[in-house]
Amino acid sequence: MTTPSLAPFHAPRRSDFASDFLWGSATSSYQIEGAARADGRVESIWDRFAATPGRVADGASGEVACDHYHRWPEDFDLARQMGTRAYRFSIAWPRIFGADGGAPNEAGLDFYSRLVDGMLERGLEPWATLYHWDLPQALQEQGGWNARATVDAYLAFVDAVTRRLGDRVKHWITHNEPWCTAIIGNYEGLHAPGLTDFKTALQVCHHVLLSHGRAVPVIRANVAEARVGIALSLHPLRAASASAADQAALARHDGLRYRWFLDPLFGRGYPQAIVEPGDMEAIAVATDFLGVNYYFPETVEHAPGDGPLETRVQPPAPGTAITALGWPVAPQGLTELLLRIEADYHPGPIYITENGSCYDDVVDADGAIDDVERRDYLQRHLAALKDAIAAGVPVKGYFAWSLIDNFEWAEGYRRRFGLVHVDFATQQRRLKASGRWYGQFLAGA
Ligand code: IFM
Repeated sequence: MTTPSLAPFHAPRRSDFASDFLWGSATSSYQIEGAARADGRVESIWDRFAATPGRVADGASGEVACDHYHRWPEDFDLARQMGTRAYRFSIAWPRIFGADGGAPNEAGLDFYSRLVDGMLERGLEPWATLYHWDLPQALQEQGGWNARATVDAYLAFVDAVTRRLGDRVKHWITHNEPWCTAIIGNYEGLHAPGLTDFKTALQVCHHVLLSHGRAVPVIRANVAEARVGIALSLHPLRAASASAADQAALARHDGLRYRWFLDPLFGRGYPQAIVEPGDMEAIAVATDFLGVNYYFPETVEHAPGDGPLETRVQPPAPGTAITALGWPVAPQGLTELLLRIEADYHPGPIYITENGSCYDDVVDADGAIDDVERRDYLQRHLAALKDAIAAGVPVKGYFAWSLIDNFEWAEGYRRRFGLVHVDFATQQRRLKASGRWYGQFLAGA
């Protein structure tokens, strides 16, 4: 096990959490659905990006993925078998609309309607994410999120989806990880649409946040008793040293990575804002919960000449426990992050909308996957979550990332996060030891 720097801990028990604490797992459309051309789905920016040589490891794409589009009953059976009671999924915009703003695609809406019925039949509460990165390519060609008109296109999409599903889906997440949409996709160029312009990335960020704020009243108008939030990817941040340069680098990094999102969402505007009148009020609309996606902390150093902020996130120190993606395993970072968010913003109910780990799984001769590292990661993070709750942070639920192995964006299929193993050649699903443990934990007192 690659956990050399981790302290001993007490494995958490379900009874350590409130009896109404929500336990779930999470996925996203492009990462699992496949069926890229079924029932009128149009091209997304991820189809285009994956088809561009050199963009995704091994030339992989989400064209088939886990074929969840056809195999969802089996996947939901596994989620149910584990004892989860909630399931977070996302809705592929390209299944509902292209760019023409005409009528929504009924076949796409029907698919999600069947999916929601399938969840409810198995006692899984649906938590729908409206944007998990698969923008229709035709909209990208009109400027994508850099164009203000995309906000209106998004609202039409949100309106169509919430009208159709709002009788059964009460929990809505407007956006997953706007940081990734804006910065990784438009400045770092590592995600679709693969642009590398900082100004564009900031404009994209503003339009994504604006679309969130303007979507909330649309959702509430269409869905009785709607509970609406946004899911942010957040890290606890530390300076690499006590030097003035590293402390200043930390403040800059913090400004972009944390406050650029949370400050406007909680009514404090951007550090320096040049936006249209009313935008900031729209973004700061009151929501019902904050979704926090936590994976690891970042240690920041001053890096002259490195990007617009001249900051760099240090690689983990030698001896640090890391996952197969090189991400530090730092459960206490979850406690630290939650305490900070609560102290800074008092956001109300918080849900951990993603948390999980990537390891190289081995299927043994009997078909078993003894992923002890992932199980250990899960246990440690639930223990850290328990600590945050004990310290007064109002966390009300946890969604493990991910229910099943899937298309891990630019890493293709070589990186696995699932509690359920997927053999991508045969599409066979197998519960891993981590998934089995999650089930035993949920079944326990
Ligand atoms: O797979 C992703 C997911 O789509 C968004 N959050 C992080 C996960 C792991 O990288």
